[in-house]
Amino acid sequence: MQEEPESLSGFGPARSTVQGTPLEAAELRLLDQYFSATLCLGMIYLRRNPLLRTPLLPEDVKIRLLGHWGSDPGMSFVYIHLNRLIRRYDLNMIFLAGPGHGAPAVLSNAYLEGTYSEIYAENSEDEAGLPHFFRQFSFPGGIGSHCTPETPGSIHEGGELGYSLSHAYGSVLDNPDLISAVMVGDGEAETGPLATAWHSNKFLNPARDGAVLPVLHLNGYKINNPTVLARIATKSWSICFAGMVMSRISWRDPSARACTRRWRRRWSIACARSGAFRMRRGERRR
Ligand SMILES: Cc1ncc(C[n+]2csc(CCOP(=O)(O)OP(=O)(O)O)c2C)c(N)n1
Ligand SMILES: [Mg+2]
Repeated sequence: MQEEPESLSGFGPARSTVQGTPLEAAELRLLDQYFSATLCLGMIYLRRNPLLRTPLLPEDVKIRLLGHWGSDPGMSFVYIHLNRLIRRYDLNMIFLAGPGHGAPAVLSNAYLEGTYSEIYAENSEDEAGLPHFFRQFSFPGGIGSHCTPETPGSIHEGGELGYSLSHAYGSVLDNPDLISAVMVGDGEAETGPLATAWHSNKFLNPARDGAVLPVLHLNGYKINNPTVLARIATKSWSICFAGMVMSRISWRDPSARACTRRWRRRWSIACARSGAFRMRRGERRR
């Protein structure tokens, strides 16, 4: 392990606290391709010509854009890594998108894994369905720009920021096999309800309830304004989280292929700490 830098910033040099290459080459390649296939940009910008079969024209682009890009890459990155863990360890896990405006990430992953087309057949996974899928996003007569109730697998709308953690904790009460992974935006974290909800871990009974795996998306901004958590020293908010009885595992630069390797280990550690593996092995305290 390398020593943690004083500050974890989106603007500094990339760094890792995990050494070696814990992810096998084939798995790494698949995850990298899966991440590269993410459709968020097309959903936000394009009304047609999704595969760019012909040179891009102004008419291909939506006239009024209403989608947030900022949350999407990080959310997709987390989603695909959780999928890998679900498959490998046969986990019973759901994903909550705190910044509901990051819906393109949730929708695009539901589409890529086939769930979306199962429910909404007109969005088939082929050249006939893809233009429909792109066009309908945040478009008149289409679907909303947030994780609406119609979004497959979503139990949290996220339009009014602040409640993702509370919903995640609520979902695991008396639900011992469930792990709720919840992505909290750093802007969302500045809302009163979210700032309080970190303390919900005190209400979980490991004998009776499931586990919550909170992921703070420290992308530096709330839309285009700087966030507090991203502008203070890592040490400061680490102490703050430690005081709330949470341990921190951090990473950065989701675009880097190398980061995918490091994630394998970090996710495993995070899930193990959240009780996820213990639950599946039936070693839960009764
Ligand atoms: C309670 C509440 N206040 C304000 C807003 C307006 N709003 C929408 S997105 C956003 C920024 C959220 O920041 P973050 O969670 O970091 O998401 P990111 O901008 O990184 O995608 C704000 C303030 C809202 N949706 N809900
Ligand atoms: Mg943010």
